[in-house]
Amino acid sequence: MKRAVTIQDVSCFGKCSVTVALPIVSAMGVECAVIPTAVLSTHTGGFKGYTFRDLTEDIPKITAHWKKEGLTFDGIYTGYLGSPEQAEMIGDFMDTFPAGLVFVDPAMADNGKLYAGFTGDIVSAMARLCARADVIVPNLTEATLILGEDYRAPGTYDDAYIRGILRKLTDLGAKKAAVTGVIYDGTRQGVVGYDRESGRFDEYFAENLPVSFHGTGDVFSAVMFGALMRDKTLLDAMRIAVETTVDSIRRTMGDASYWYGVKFEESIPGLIELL
Ligand code: PXL
Repeated sequence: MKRAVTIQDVSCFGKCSVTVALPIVSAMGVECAVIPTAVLSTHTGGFKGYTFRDLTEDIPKITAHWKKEGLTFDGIYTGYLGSPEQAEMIGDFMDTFPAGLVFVDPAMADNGKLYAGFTGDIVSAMARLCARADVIVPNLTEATLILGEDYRAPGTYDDAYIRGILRKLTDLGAKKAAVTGVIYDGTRQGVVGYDRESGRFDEYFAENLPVSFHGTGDVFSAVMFGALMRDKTLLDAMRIAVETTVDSIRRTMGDASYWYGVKFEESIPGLIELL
């Protein structure tokens, strides 16, 4: 069994980041350790008055202890950061623990805007992390922020635009990139991937459901990371991640009590069948 570590926040309530990544990656048959970047009482998408404890100081200490223990990791999966300074420390972690798969989700923005609490300096921090990754999975908002370009709304761009974005993202250093939340015509939504070394583009689209749920990006990333750790190709990992994310959205639609996250737990048995 492979061993991974995920580096992202603990949102104690709200189904995102670590509370999504750990169950999904474990269910996919990959051991998953965690370094929390911050502890929040809830995620920042819709709750008011959440607590936020920044754990920046803990990252070098955890790195040093793990180094002494001689731990090793086959994969590193980074997500939401507690501060821009953490990018440097996580870079040191990557140097200390060389892993076969470095997977970076620059979780910082969606729908054309940074998440509540972030300022512009998170963008260059995430760009630095993306530059060292084997695989990055920005949504289109994050991709345009990293490239310093204007955000383009769904339906206002074409396939050539997305391919250009992917080439420019990998020019910054990542070996492979997959841009999520691509919507050309409103009926379908999906992911377009690019492998710089082979020059190959891949895409996987599904029905564009007329809803938006918090945490779906984290479900997508966790599944995509787990699938790559299980040696799936980029295209297969994209397909499994899109199908699982869409399934979890379908299971949540219509239940107004679930405004804060999706019922990804119900999708886990089907996910395992896709592996
Ligand atoms: O889903 C990404 C995410 C992770 N962590 C926290 C968030 C968000 C999105 O808003 O607020 C704390």
